[in-house]
Amino acid sequence: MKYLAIATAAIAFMAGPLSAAESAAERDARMAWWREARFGMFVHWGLYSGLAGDWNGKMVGDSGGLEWIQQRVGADTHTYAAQAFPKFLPKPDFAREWAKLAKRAGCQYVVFTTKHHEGFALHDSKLTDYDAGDLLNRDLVREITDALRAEGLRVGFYHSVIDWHHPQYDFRKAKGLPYPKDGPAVAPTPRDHDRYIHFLHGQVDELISNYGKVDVIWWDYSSTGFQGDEAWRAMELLEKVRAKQPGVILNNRLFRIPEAGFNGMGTDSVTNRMDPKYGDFVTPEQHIPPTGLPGVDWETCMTLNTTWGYNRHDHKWKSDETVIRNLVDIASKGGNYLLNIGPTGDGSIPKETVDTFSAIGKWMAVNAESIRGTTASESGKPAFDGRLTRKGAVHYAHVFKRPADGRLTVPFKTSKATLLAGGQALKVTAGDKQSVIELPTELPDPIATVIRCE
Ligand code: JFZ
Repeated sequence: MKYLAIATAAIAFMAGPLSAAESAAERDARMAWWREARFGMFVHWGLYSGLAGDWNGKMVGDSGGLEWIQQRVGADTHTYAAQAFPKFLPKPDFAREWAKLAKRAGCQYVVFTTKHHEGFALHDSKLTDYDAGDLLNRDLVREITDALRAEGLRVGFYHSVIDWHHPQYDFRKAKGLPYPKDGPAVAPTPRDHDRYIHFLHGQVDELISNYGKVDVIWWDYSSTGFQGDEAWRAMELLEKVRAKQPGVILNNRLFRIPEAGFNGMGTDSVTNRMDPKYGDFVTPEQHIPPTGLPGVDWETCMTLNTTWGYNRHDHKWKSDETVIRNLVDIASKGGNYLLNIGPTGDGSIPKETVDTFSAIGKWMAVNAESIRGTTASESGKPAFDGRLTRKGAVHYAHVFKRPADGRLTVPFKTSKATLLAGGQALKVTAGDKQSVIELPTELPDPIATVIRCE
């Protein structure tokens, strides 16, 4: 046994890091659940959630990302924490509400902030006292992770590599990345960024060692002026993560270079070229690539109003129609939709958010088979107002608006068309390259009616 173990270790060592040894087929197998899922929930929750968009009792703004409130008001970490701490009061069982809502909406996975730029860790970290373990005597990462698994959901950790609290994080080196204010309380100068990197790797090790299987890690983020090995010793970090979590799926935000799928700085600068050694998927933010990103795995992340972290002043909620059609649009282009919720300081989910996720759930209860496990439609946008997805020989036509004459022309041959809601058969005239489906006078779903075509 002992010799066998030594020999195995020697072979593994000679083969180099696990990541390099992965074949295309192994990668496909690892990515399979994520590609099938098509829909996940994003959660931004931290000390900023309790502040709810207010500072010194006044509104900071009614739009934009208020998880950046510390930066918006220019507070050092000590001043920030003194005001935010007392307002961060997670109620018992908050995580069950998140998990149940995600499940009901038809999400297959949830990615939540283990630490955002503010630096406050939601797990019980041995490496800092700026964490839920020290503040609340709770491990919020465990509570959330347990609740998600109880609903059969996959677990994703968002982790900010930017850190506004750690005294050695060198914001002067971090060109192009945000920083609120240097403060005397925790900021001796000069800073030794290597010590911050050591801390970052240490906290990530806690997260990948103590919570069982981690399905996704969602790093955030790098600039063209500060990224990769220089900023985070990124390759070493990725190797450590892949060694302990061989099945994990990683985004590419430890980098900001063309090889990792970026053209430049903007969040719309992701490309359809990406070497998997830098990550598994690219992350268009707040927008949907007009024609998808053929050749790479991609996930659009989006807010429901205009902020990621809770802001009680932000009322610019997207309609149910917008988010359901976004989900359809993204699936028709072969991507995933990671739709954000920003719970309040006690972990409650705003009513508008519950309503919209419930509406998605109602739609998914009938139509999930036209989203989950589908691939992009190779014919692109159809001639009618709607979208197409496909699962092997089956095509799904998502009709947003009924053509005036009730005749839906689809760009493929089909002889059997049924309404996914209810299963009613529709009259079809099949042609070689296109077919015409007769729609009922009234579409059952004014947002997106799905027709299953065999
Ligand atoms: C980042 C975070 O700063 C933000 O708070 C949120 O978590 C979001 C999902 O990710 O947002 C970014 C990241 C990169 C850029 C802009 C916003 N960028 O490079 O322009």
